[in-house]
Amino acid sequence: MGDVPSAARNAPLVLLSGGGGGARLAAGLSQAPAERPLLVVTNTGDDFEHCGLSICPDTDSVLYAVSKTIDPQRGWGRAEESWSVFEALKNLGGPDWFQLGDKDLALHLSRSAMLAAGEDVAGVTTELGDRLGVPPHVTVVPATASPIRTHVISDQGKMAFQEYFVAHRCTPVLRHVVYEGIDSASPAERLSKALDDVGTAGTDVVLGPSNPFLSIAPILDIPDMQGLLRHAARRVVAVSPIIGGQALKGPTGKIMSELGLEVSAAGWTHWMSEHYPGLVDVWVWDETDQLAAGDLRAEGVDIRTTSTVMSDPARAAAFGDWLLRICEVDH
Ligand code: FO1
Repeated sequence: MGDVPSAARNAPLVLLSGGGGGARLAAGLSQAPAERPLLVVTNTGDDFEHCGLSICPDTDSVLYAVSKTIDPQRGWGRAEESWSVFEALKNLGGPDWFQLGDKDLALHLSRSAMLAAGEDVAGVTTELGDRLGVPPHVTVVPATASPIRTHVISDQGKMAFQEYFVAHRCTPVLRHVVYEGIDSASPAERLSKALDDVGTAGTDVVLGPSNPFLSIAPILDIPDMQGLLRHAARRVVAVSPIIGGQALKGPTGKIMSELGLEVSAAGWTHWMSEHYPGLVDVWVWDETDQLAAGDLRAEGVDIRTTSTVMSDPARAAAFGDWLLRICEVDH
């Protein structure tokens, strides 16, 4: 196993991220000792307008996680938050189903003002990241500048993502997910340019431990996105969001069973392989599922196992370092 040329080692590692798991891995990779430039591509299907503000939850979770300003318990929003405006808003009869902290609101106000002034969402995201303290070797890019809105088709009808996720707390039975606007979307220019810049040396792409239906698909299903990533990637590595037959947080396991899938790392691997044939080179499962990997390995599937539970920043950095090392070795 030789070492990769330094050009590939210095090319930014590309992480596709949604939800809390993706944000934690973004933080882990950005704090890994083997510091490598990192380009985090964030899901925009959860974005929505609320009280006249542009809310971008999966982008904000990464901005906060990487700048170490995230609330670690919630996995979204700011640490040391206060809720004065939210309380005053409720007393004025405003919506109370979506909690907006005072510091978090400042970010939504800044972003909304910059977007209204005509700045593009990628530039606004970089500017906000700089102000929050995102380290210079990390770039956070929303997957597309075109509006995509994830909707859930459930036994209680069709509903917007945040209505399903927050207002209904993921209780409706999911039948189908649609990403409205995705057919006319295109990958973010800043991402296309960064991948063009890596040239023939190529780079590495990691699909974070995010919900495949609600976080990864709204990125990969953007026209030309798979081709763009596959062309630039020496290796595509996907991290299972299912550990020991369940998701650590969020509705991934519930949705898999509602879709009739086996709720396991193997079930996730099968679904991803069917929907994105030839995309993933290396599958990363948690060591809890080590024994279950035998069958697929016997079929030639490259499954690696390690401790993928990022229960604190040190474990996230250790996992990030482990990922960087398997990306840096040629096979
Ligand atoms: N999730 C909740 O369960 N309840 C909330 O009130 C809530 C508010 C919120 C505000 C800003 C933000 O960036 C995220 C927020 N989230 C909330 C989480 C959000 O719904 C999810 O992070 C993503 O949309 C799915 O990962």
